[in-house]
Amino acid sequence: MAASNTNETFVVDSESVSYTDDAILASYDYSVTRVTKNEAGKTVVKPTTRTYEFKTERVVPKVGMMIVGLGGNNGTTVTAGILANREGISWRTKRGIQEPNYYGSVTQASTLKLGVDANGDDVYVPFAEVLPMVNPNDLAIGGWDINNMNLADAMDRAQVLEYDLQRQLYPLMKEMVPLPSIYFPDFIAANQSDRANNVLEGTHEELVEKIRADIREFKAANNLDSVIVLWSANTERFAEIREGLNDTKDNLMAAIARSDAEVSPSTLFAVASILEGSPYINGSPQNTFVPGVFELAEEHGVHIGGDDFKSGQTKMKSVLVDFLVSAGIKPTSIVSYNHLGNNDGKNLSAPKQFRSKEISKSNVVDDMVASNPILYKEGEHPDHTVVIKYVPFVGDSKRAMDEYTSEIFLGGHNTIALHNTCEDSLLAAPLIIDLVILAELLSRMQWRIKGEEEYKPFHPVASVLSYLLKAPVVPQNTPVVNALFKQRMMMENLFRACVGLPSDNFIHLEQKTN
Ligand code: NAI
Ligand code: DG6
Repeated sequence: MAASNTNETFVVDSESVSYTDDAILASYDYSVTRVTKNEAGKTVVKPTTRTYEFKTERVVPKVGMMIVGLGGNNGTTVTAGILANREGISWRTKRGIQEPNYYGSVTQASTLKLGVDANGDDVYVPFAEVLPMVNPNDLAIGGWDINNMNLADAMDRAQVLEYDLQRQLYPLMKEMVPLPSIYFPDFIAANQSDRANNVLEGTHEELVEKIRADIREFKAANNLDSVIVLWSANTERFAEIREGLNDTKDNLMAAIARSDAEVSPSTLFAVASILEGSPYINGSPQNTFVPGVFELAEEHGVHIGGDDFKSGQTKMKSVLVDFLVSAGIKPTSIVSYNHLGNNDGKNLSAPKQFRSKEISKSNVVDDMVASNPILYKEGEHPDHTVVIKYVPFVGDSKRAMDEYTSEIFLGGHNTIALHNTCEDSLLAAPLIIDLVILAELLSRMQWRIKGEEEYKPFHPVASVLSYLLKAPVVPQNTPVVNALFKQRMMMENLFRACVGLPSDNFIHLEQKTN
């Protein structure tokens, strides 16, 4: 029976699922194949099955999204996009009238196969309907920026959106002004200093307390059930990871108490957010999640997700290399050039900030390479180079050029060259929406093994968000998956399981056996 205050559009008729007023309860047989070596050194493969029970709260709460870096290109573009959709604003372009949409958002603009109909034809539903999810139009929006420009002028500064859309959004955004933020000049490029006119003063502890108060006030002012905090501010340099500094939660809190200069603004935001019980997402590449933050998130049971939005070039890479390696073709050299002229590009023109981005863009094929010992000997890896250049003229319209050279049959070489031109923020904004919606959903999902009394929340390190992120953070000692379709299936099949549906196995046995 469907509760009246959810947005469900279908009901699953199965013994493995039941509905209460508040929750969807589903039972799921999870099969894994364990591989070991026996005493004779022979590989032994043993399929095992465990029954999980999932509980997903059905009532969609009122949710707020607080963005760090709200006045930046991503912050203003995602705000503008949500307002345009919410208000139904269409605008004139040289091609005609453009309607608002959520293209590029996996939750809002992609579908998921529900099953087959009586004719054997596939039936799809919008991804957003598989479980009760927040509608992005209903998100309350707020956040911080070290620059005090109102969001209407900041949208104009970003030069991302068409003039006629900006013109209509201007009155809706001009009263939106970012809250003052934490600015430690050492963490972002020196070329950003002229933006820093909206900054908080105080000890690290006072700064954390102020951010916590901001989250509470935003929640109260908008009558929200929960707030998700997301970093879309400038890329920071990496922080040192050091014993006694940030290697444990206690050491991190002590470092904050003594205002240690090696604690980054983003780590202070993450700490504040976790202490407020608000999930925290890192959309940039820096190592915000030092070991002490992981420990804090685990202690408080608050979800964290990151790192670095996976928008264009890397998304393509995590498809193409997966295809090549799984086709038995051996990529030997991957060279990725970018040039862009927005403020992100300006910040990344400084060596330490570039280095953060280089790291997150470089490790994205590791799992695919490791999956094929026929092609790659132990420790072997393709040459992989990442170049980013700041070219002001192109603005937000990033150019990404990639050359993939692979070894093919009998020592032949195959070179693929790609050229992609796209407004970077139009790719990132839908990812922000997905990350917020999925992080919120995750906080309403619980699990237990059949026979156990208590349901538990999912692990605080939200690896299920990997699809949207270049360098996914995962729970300690668990593998990172970069291949895009594996990431999507992980997310899709988990959600299917939570509503009592089997994983999509693509066997299509009914077509082969009739
Ligand atoms: P942007 O430079 O336009 O915006 C960043 C904003 O953060 C600026 O308004 C700046 O004033 C503000 N800021 C800097 N330090 C701050 C702090 N400590 N607290 C609050 N605000 C602060 O950059 P954009 O294009 O919006 O990108 C944001 C981040 O997202 C960058 O780190 C970028 O590398 C990352 N990213 C962007 C992708 C894209 O496709 N656009 C994809 C992947 C990651
Ligand atoms: C320069 O590469 C700017 C970066 O912020 C990227 O645009 C961003 O990290 C997106 O990268 P990708 O590889 O996902 O397109």
